[in-house]
Amino acid sequence: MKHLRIHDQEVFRIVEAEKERIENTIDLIAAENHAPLSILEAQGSAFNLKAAEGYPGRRFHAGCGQADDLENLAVKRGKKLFGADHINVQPHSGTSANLAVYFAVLEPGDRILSMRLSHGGHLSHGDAASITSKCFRFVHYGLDPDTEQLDYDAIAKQTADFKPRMIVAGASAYARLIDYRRLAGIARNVSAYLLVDMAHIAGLVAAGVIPSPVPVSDFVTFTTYKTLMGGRGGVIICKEKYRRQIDRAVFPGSQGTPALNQVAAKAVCFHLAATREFAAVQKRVVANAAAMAEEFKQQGYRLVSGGTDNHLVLVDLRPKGLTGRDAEEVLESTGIIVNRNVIPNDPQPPDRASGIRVGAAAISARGLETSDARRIVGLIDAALSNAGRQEVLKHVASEVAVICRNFPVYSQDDKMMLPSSL
Ligand code: DSN
Repeated sequence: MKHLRIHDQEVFRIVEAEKERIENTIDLIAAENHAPLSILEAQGSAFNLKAAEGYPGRRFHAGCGQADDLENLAVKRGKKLFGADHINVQPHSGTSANLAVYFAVLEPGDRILSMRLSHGGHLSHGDAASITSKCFRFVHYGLDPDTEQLDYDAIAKQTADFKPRMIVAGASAYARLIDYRRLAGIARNVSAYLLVDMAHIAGLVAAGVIPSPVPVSDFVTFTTYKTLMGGRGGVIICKEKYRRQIDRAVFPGSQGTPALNQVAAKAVCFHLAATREFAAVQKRVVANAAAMAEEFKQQGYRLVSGGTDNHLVLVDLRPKGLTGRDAEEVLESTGIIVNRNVIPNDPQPPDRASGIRVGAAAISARGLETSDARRIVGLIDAALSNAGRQEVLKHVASEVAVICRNFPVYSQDDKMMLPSSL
């Protein structure tokens, strides 16, 4: 940061403050993680500025020799990591990846069946507020009211009635495994495509900790910065027969030049995600989330779906008389970072919400084990049960500070090293 410090003190100070915040708070946002600094270096590298419209060997700009080497390497590594027929590493984000898939094989106005945002889905799966819903006709499936899990019979019935051209699976706040094979069968019955958006769980899939949607899906999209521990950016995997349509839908269909700095970070991310150390982190993510779920239940909290199979738990705060927003604010005052989240059939509006979503990815990257995860839930409970009592909140904050000191995000003696656990 030595040049930034000289050219722009104001931005430099804000960046430094953010680094301090990351080191000194416990990140439980299920969509976040800590990336190895090698990935951030790649993302801030010389590739930031290169114009390289097109694909390796077929660019619309000169000087793309290294760009081609880089993209070919990212593609090779990504295909191997996920056992993919074809992979496109150019999407700028998960939403742009999803948009490209829709436009690759559908016509505007076509029918798509996807999970409702308020039951755990994602904006780009056709929520009314998203541009995706202006382009295609979405109908949503939800969770079974009793189990709060996907009801595949109900999805099959909806599919038979609605006859979508595509089914979208995947979620941003669903704590259970998804039966991709079952969904593929349901889609096949009406000749619909199956798109699985595995953004949240891509790291768990890469490590083989939970089942992969790749073998049974037509398309799989994901981002690299959540459980996968990479930088920001999106990726599309598809069956070989859709290669041309997908590539054309990304460029020139919906993007111009790729962000090659992101492509560099994706290449490093795929490389690290193939290591034993990465797999160990991902196993810890699932173990830590399960430990947190158990501890929440022991402390009297209600969990949506009753538990977790992946990296997150969704906590219903109604029995505690708190909204998600209140909880988010109290916890942030102690250095614990979560996000408020609607629960299925939430009586509160989304900006208040009745729940919090708690993810175990970032604490696992820091090296925390299940006993630490349980301790964090104890601190959450102490803060939420004593929201107005400053002395208790101060005590929780001091405990949080101890945990952060004991588990530095980046190795203390050499800031260019990987996060402590990789
Ligand atoms: N998809 C959003 C989330 O799950 O919070 C962030 O990328």
